Amino acid sequence: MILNIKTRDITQSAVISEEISTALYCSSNLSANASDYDNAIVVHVFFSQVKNTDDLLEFQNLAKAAKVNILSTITTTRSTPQAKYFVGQGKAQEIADEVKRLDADIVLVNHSLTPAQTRNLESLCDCRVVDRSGLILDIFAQRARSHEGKLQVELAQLKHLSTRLVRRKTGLDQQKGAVGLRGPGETQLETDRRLIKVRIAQLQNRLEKVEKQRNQNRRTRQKSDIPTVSLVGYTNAGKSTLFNALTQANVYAADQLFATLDPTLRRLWIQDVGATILADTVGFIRDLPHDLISAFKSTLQETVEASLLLHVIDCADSRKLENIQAVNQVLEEIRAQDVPVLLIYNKIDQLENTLPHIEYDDQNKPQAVYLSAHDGQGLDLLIEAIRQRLSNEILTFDLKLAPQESKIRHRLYQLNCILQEQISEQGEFLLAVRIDKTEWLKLLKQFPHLAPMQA
Ligand SMILES: Nc1nc2c(ncn2[C@@H]2O[C@H](COP(=O)(O)OP(=O)(O)OP(=O)(O)O)[C@@H](O)[C@H]2O)c(=O)[nH]1
Ligand SMILES: [Mg+2]
Repeated sequence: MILNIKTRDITQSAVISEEISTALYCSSNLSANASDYDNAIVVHVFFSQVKNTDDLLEFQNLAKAAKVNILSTITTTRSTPQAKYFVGQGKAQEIADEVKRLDADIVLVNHSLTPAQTRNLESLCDCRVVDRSGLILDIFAQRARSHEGKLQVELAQLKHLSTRLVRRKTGLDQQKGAVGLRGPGETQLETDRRLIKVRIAQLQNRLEKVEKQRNQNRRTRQKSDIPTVSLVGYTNAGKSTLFNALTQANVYAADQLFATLDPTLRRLWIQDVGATILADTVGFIRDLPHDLISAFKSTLQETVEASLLLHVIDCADSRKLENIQAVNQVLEEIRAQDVPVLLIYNKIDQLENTLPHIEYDDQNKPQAVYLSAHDGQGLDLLIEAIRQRLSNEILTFDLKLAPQESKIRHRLYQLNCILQEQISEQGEFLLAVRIDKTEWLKLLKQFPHLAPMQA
């Protein structure tokens, strides 16, 4: 069945040219020469004898996404991290020698380092050391385009940095009583901490304002009873490609981790449901830095409050199951685990013998759709599955209200849910109602005695 799909751009993120300096790459000029890129040594520790290189490969792709030149990759196997350098003393020295030999600018470590481990490695290697969280934050900083995105990334970076501030080596700040160096009773370190605190408060304040606007827009949409369908999934799964295919939009999609940062919304018309909003947003990855998730809360709010999540999965990826798990973990963290989900197994063109199809559960409810966003196979099935899932969530029934219950009747009119109305001889309102299930549950909370009339 081919359904009528109408689209219209309904929001566009404001873009301002404010720049953020980042740990790795201090200019947001994306067309910089290769010679401007940092030259890096990548370090990865295997924690079991069975060496799974997928994690390392992903980290190398993250480094590429951050516009870093990888000079060499050093791996090692350990049962647990070592306290001082994360890797053992000998390995740390090997890294330092390699940095010197290849004249590297930076060491990238595919794990979470403690501030002390970062410091120790930095002084041994005499160059910057960035861990997995730092690298992800940096990619976000390079990609952020909207005002809100930039504020969110800066907030996350400052929070990450605030735990890593250390006393400068010069010692100037520690001199006691030296003329001209004595500050107003605080060391440089304290000044830095105070300034960061002030900036964090400033950013939180500004983000609250942007968030208010976003909430306002969402409330307007909720009032007008338009369901939101949000695309979620591991980075590079094909969300933006699918978004474009469904809405004929032109969102940036690329074989690149975190190609999308700012949420984009388009109107999508679905038969029996009417207008819906389709939302494309940032992709997830395992070990997404916590500061980043909390900074992106208002963006991700779109996801939490959706009527339906389309969880896009790259079914040709060997780590399909782990990726699904990582996405579910982030969904839990943003408290979206109870939003209904439809699984989208994308990229079936890369599998042999898989045709587009819908998988149903015991109650005949669509659970999963197999398709290819790239060549359009199965898109009509996806629309059909969304239709079934959303129209199942719309209830139609008759309701009788006593004359003194006009407040409820007024609310139902506000929600635009009354299909037909008659008034009985006793002055009761006999209403034919068509209402979104969640709205109905909300009303029941407010007016617990309400009940549809028995047929
Ligand atoms: N073969 C194949 N490739 C696809 C398909 N869908 C998307 N891709 C490719 O997968 C890559 C990632 O696609 P995107 O749409 O940018 O993925 P995304 O999930 O939006 O990624 P982020 O925004 O980075 O989280 C691109 O190179 C797409 O061309 C598909 O159905 N088949
Ligand atoms: Mg994308």
